[in-house]
Order: sequence, then C-alpha cells, then structure tokens
Amino acid sequence: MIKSNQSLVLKMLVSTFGAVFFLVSSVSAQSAKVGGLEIEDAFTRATAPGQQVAGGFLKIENKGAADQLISASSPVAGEVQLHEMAMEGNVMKMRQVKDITVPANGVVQLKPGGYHLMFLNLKGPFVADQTVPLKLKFAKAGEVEIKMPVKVMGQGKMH
Ligand SMILES: [Cu+2]
Repeated sequence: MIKSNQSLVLKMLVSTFGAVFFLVSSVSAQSAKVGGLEIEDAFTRATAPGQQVAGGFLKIENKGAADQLISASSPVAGEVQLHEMAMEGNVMKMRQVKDITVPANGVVQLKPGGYHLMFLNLKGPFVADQTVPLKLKFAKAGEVEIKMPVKVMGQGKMH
C-alpha cells in the first residue's frame, strides 16, 4: 500500500515537472503575433560592464500584405533605433534607418551584420538568461510586445 502511494507521488512529481518544463520552453520560444505578422527567434546579448548599447535581433514572418517596422521601444533603454549594417567604401558601418520593410508573404531577418535593433543609453546591464521587454510598432499591424532572451554568447560584440 505504501509502495503504491509512493509511486503515485512520484508520478505526480513527474507530471508536475513535465508541466514546468513545458512552461519554461514555451516562454523561451519568445514569439508573438500581431495581425499577419509573427515575431520569432528574438534575442539580444549580455552586456559588458559599462556597455551603453546593445543590438537586438529577431525574425519577422509576414502572412499578409506588406508592412513596415517603424519604431521600437523598451523600458530598459533610453532609445531603441532601427539600424542596418552597410558597406561605406571598404568599411562596414551601421546607420539608422527610418523603417524596415516586411514584404508581403515574406520574411525579414534582423541579424548580426544586417538589419538590427539598437538599444541605446541602457538603464542597466543586460544579464544572460534574463529577458528584455521590447515593443515593436508596425505601420499597419500596430504594436506588439515581446520579451527578448539575453544570450551570453558573443559577449562584448554589439552586432
Ligand atoms: Cu547598430
């Protein structure tokens, strides 16, 4: 009788942990939807001491008409700009862009070396395994909030 009770408790523990793991993995997926747009694979990177800027990266899938990402904001940064990396002569430089087009039924990838978000005037360090709240504003689809996981890899690199 005791043995079967113990096995029941064990099963309950297993199912509880199973549920916990499921919740953790669904949170770490960090996707969000607004209109026909789906935001996926968002991440930023842990900052080094004194670092005031950080890059933000994500994928936007569009199942509808063309749209534009027109602005971004976060309570943890004084400003979030839209940037692109581009060649100027022989030098790769980043510059601010007014908007980032999301083609109809297409995908745009904000990634190191290309388009990215730039967190400026950080109000505190970005710490690995935490998340950074981010709000994106699209011309047609409107606003959507997402939590960007902070990755440890590439520490010190901004893009
Ligand atoms: Cu930048």
